[in-house]
Amino acid sequence: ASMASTTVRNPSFSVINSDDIDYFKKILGESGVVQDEEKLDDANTDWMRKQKGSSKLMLQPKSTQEVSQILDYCNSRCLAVVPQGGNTGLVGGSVPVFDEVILNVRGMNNIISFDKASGILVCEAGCILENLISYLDNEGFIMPLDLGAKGSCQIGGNVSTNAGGLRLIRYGSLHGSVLGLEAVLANGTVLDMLGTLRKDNTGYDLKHLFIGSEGSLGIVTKVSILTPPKLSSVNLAFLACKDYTSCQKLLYQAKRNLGEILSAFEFLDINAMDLVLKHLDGLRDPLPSSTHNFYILIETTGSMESHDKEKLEAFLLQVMESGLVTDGVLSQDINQASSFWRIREGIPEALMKAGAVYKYDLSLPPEKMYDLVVEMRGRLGTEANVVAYGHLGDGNLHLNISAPQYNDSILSKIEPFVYEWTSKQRGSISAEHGLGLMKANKIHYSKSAETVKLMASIKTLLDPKGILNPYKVLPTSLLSHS
Ligand code: FAD
Ligand code: 2HG
Ligand code: ZN
Repeated sequence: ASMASTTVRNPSFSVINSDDIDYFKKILGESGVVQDEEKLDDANTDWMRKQKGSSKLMLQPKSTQEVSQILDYCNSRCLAVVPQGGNTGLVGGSVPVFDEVILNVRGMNNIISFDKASGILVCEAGCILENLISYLDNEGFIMPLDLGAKGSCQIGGNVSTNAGGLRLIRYGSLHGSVLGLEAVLANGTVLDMLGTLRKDNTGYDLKHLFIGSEGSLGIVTKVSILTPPKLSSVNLAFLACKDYTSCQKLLYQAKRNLGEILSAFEFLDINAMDLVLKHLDGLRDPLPSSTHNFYILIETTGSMESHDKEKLEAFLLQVMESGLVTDGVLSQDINQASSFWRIREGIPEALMKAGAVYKYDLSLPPEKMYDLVVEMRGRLGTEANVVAYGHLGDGNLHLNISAPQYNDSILSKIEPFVYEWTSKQRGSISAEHGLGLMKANKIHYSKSAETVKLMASIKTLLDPKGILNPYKVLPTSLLSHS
């Protein structure tokens, strides 16, 4: 089932030798040069355990200057490099395919500045998302993004994947909240774009090239990000709907009636719920009196508890009376709220425990989204468990197909069908996880030939030897150095 099985190592890349190691030790010291087998084994293996590289070297620089020296050297030696953050990526983008050098900025984890008046945080790219969340919590602020991988993922990785997550419906994507960044190009050039301005229309806004480029254009070393204030009133409802149409109508109503306090709108179907309850310890069904086909999590965030409660309760009364919602519960305290979130955020982990998983991350018109799930169940019958959940409020379906083992019969029933179906709806084959290795050759399902060609020209301009994250994002056949 390896995604790399058809990829061939680019022969123009060098193989590391002892002179290279000596040079890296000279600039980084012993601690920055990792050759320990166990550590390399982890760094060579992706979160899904689907992809395994054979890198013999991981570098851990402590400054932008060191990143620049590393890349300058790798570029001149034609050594391929994989930028790696928390290694929580889900498309095989963060691990080597062959023997690429792994570059991890985990040692660059300082907060550079935080301005309480504006809420602008400037930090190094290796900061772990959860640490930033805790830091800001003390200051009375929150991060504009939140996701299940927060305990491991780095802000540099989040920016490089343009991670969406659970709050995008409220705070928008990182293309909006990232105000500036610093990046190092393949030849070691440091690009200082670390502005902290809300508005800056002085020509092309090149930072956007690095947001979501999955380490293929440069290493993100610093980030400046706009953070929202932490508001005092957060409420979470766990609701059940009898059918998908009701979920959609509920979203429509929530946007109208909860308006400015709506901060998350997530869905999971019964298959996802069953899987979580079966594989994760210590979780209980919040609505145990009967089974339901669909579950919705609605979070509200506002500044006045009494106002928010009144609004939310009136909304819930209305949607229960009209039959859109068949059952529901409001979390009573922070522990209950986190157990509700754990159900939703724990689905990827439960899927891993259940066995093999084929993962698709699609943007689709919400009214069509669940048709795909139903069709997929028809195609697979009892061969696999089709699990659907995701960021319904953003039109993002996480379609996961779970089976005891990987096998070609299952795969042939899923692909290319799932990509063709998505393309026909003018959807995206990657809403938020990126293309990585898994979908580099599938890009044409979502982007026109002319667009992909221009992307390849930009890649070649910024990284002429193609040393940065090779075999990922773009089809290798389009790159001039291949
Ligand atoms: P990695 O996985 O290490 O790398 C990801 C990509 O970014 C790779 O291509 C890598 O080369 C590149 N990269 C990493 N750091 C840098 C850098 N400093 N400079 C340049 N390139 C770099 N994603 C969502 O969008 N929304 C979710 O809700 C969500 N939930 C998740 C839940 C779980 C449990 C898991 C395991 C993953 C989830 N993801 C989600 C996937 C998501 O892509 C990652 O969690 C996160 O954004 C990646 O950060 P990371 O530091 O782990 O990067
Ligand atoms: C989520 O929203 C993540 O939980 C992971 O993006 C999605 O596992 C997945 O398919
Ligand atoms: Zn997601």
